[in-house]
Amino acid sequence: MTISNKSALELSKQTPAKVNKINLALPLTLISSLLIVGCTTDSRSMLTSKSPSSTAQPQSQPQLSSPVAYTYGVRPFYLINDMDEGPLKEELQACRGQLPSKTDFSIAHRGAPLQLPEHTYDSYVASAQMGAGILECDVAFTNDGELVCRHAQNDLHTTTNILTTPLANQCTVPPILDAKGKLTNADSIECRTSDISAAQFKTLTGKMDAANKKATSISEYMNATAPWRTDLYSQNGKVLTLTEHIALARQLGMKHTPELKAPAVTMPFNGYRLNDYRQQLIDTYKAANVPASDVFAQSFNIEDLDYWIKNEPAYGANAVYLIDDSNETAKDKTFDKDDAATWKHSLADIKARGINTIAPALWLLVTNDGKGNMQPSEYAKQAKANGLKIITWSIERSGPLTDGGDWYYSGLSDAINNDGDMMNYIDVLAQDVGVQGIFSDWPATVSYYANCKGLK
Ligand SMILES: [Ca+2]
Ligand SMILES: [Ca+2]
Repeated sequence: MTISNKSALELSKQTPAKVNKINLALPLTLISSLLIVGCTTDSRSMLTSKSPSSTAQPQSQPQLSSPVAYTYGVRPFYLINDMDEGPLKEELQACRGQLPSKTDFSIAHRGAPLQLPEHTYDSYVASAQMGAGILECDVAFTNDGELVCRHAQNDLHTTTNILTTPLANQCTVPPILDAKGKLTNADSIECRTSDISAAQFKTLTGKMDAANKKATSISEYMNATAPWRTDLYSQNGKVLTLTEHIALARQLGMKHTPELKAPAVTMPFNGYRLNDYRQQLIDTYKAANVPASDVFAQSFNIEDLDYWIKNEPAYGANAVYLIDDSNETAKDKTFDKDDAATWKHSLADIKARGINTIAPALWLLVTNDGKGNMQPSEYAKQAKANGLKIITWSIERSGPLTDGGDWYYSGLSDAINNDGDMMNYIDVLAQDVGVQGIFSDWPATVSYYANCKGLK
């Protein structure tokens, strides 16, 4: 696949008409924001049937003057040193002099959120520097119909500083302080992108995704980053609209993987239908002249895939169906990666719908042979047998693995008991399952492996 070399700068030059549109849209945005104060979700004003990105002010995006300087940093070497002895460790050690480079096998999961706040400018740039070839934007919408990058429509309270700003009052469930100033509802605070306008969204600062749901103050609520992560790189926290994300990915020479996140509001939302949302995602890439071959649209909702396959076949052919036990468990069953009777759809049915690529969570693809060895699960075997391409998510999201890892390592505690085992997991996924890419929260780990093995 080729990457269009049209720069973001060129794109920003090409539409003088858009400037007028922005000016026209501003008063409406202000009216919209004024209407929100004190209103319930249902009565909120929302502009609909408008082209993507017409309301946000043009951003002064920092320009990268030179090509990305690729680096592995120290972490892959730390992990390899920690590996159990064996041929894979020797092979990866022998690559220690390799030059870092970009590979599409390494997919940036929300940027590089192991250490840099997810879906922020700095996190995206770091993921490019670590060799990720494809950049993710989880897509949500604002109350004026702009698409923005957030992991969920309702995570502003855990991923941004919104609670320290006046916008907290616009939240679906704002923080409540008692007469003494004590926070009384930490467990129920909820702030949605659809509570605010795009212009308001752009005033927020991204932070590491965390919240103390038992906190009795806002600062205690926000200061909850896991000890194995860090707040060291959270000082800027620049958040992006999807349009800005696309321009940045292009600047960084990366391909695109937007995920359409399920709305947290009832649809239609003030006239904005689910199909409008599905179409707007694709239209945003078309407006930016990104070829469909460089866009891997994802969703957990199989009907989103159905929509794209039917209405936008070029994008639909590349679309990725995300799978875990939450959306692919048969009724009244518990998902078992080795028992087809527990799966909602057969892999043959998924393929027959026109879906070409699936992205099951890591642990769905790998099973334990009972002797502490990892091998492809029945789910992985059937996906391959039905001609489905497979990518998977997400490495480097789990913290230290000495206790066998978390949900992402379900059923594999016999085989995983130190951080270096992560490389064996990647190896089984790449060589035995045959995945074509791995999402990670720290792309250097996957990039190092892929470059060492010659995976493009
Ligand atoms: Ca995602
Ligand atoms: Ca081990």
